Amino acid sequence: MEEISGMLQKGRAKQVKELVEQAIAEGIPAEDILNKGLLAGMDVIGEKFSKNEIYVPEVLVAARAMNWGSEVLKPYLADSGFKAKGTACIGTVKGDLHDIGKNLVKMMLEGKGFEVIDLGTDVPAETFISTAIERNCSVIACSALLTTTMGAMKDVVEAAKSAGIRDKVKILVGGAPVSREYCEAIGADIYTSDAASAANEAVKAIMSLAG
Ligand code: B1M
Repeated sequence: MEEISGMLQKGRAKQVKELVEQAIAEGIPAEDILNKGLLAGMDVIGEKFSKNEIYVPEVLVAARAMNWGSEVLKPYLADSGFKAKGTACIGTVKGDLHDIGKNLVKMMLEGKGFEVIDLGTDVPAETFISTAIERNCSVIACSALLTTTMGAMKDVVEAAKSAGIRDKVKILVGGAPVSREYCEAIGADIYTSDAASAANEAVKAIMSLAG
């Protein structure tokens, strides 16, 4: 796990991918590889970034290595017996380019059987809503990593109201600066602090929509 974390910090995507494959072959649980290897490495990157010990280019290559590693884990993390029926659209809100947490949530939702439409990053509220209408989504999932962009989640809630679909969709919010209190304050439905719980809560939520 230390090697995975170390290679991730150096941005060595190919080595990270190979080490994750090796760890899987050795029978190490995918959750442990994610938490103790990949996310542990990202934590160190986050700390160094906030102290100005490293800069955007180093963070970008580490993020790429994180994404390569988590792609390998996808079938193992996503392999839950339960299969929900429903469509979700997911994106990082307008002005925000962080996508690692969003990609993890997407992976977990797919694991629960959702068809997931990935809108990417920097997604305007109108795009969430038009996609939800056109593709009949029961879940809209919004991620935000910046205190300056989390306000865009309120725009999504308001746009859902204006479009008359508020009672047909469950709006999930998450990301480091977001909290349960904030979720309640903006009138979203569900806040979770991690990707796996987001998928579990989404399943419960669509069951309640189905009545
Ligand atoms: Co940025 N960045 N960044 N960054 N970056 C943070 C977020 C920051 C905390 C770093 C710091 O200063 N300490 C800080 C934000 C401060 C703030 O607003 N409070 C920051 C800043 C300031 C910036 C820039 C402004 C820097 C600059 O240019 N001067 C800039 C903004 C660009 C923009 O978005 N417009 C910027 C840029 C970048 C990179 C592009 C270099 C890169 C992103 C690359 C990418 O994503 N492809 C980057 C990164 C990687 C980070 C840190 C280091 C790591 C974030 C991450 O991916 N973590 C981050 C520091 C940190 O978080 N410690 C930082 C791993 C990921 C798995 O965690 O996304 O939190 P996270 O997801 C978690 C949970 O939050 C949750 O599930 C996951 C765990 O299971 N979750 C959800 C997430 N979304 C969810 C949705 C849900 C439910 C749960 O339901 C829908």
